[in-house]
Amino acid sequence: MSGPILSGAGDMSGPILSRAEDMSGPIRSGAGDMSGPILSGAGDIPEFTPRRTKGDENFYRTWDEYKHGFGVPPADFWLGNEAIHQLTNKHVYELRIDMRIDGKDLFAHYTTFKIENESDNYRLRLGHYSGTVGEQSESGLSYHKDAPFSTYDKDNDEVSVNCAKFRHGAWWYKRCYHCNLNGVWAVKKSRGMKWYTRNEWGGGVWASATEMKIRRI
Ligand SMILES: [Ca+2]
Repeated sequence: MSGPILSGAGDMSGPILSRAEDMSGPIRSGAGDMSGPILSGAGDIPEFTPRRTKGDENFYRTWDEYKHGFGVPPADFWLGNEAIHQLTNKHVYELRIDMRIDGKDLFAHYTTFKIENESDNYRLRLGHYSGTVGEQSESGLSYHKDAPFSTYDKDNDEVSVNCAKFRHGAWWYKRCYHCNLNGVWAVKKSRGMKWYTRNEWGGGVWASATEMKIRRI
């Protein structure tokens, strides 16, 4: 997992933090900028073709597994919180999350992205949102700004329940989430890969595929 994943330069075909799911169609050519659709840019890192057709990688994992990463590209994977921390603290990165929602390719872009070190529980630092998926200031991933990461065996959230267990994922949970992209594959329930576009509980949409891509700026 060391070489290509950590080569931060280039377009958004660069480091991908997590999974591409249910991607049986052809890979589209990358425009090389942030506006490309999901799966844009196999481009300069072809071994990074983010694709998943089986949906068989398990994302309900422990703190240590999220720390070190799991899965092997081009299958679903999580890069590893330690590697993400090292990478995003060395330089400044922006983040783009591509999602397939009801057959549409939508995205959320954040001007900056980094996570703190393990002693700070890989706390999320995030810039400003723009994109097509829809997000108000306290919804989507922005809701999770400055929150520590939680797994089912390390509860750092803000409520008495164990959010990671309750929502069957691992994330920067607060009370618990406005997005849950490491939730259960292909389930349109609160444990699924859900994204709230508005600052209110209830509603929300489900992603059938996600990619988190970072680019050095
Ligand atoms: Ca808790």
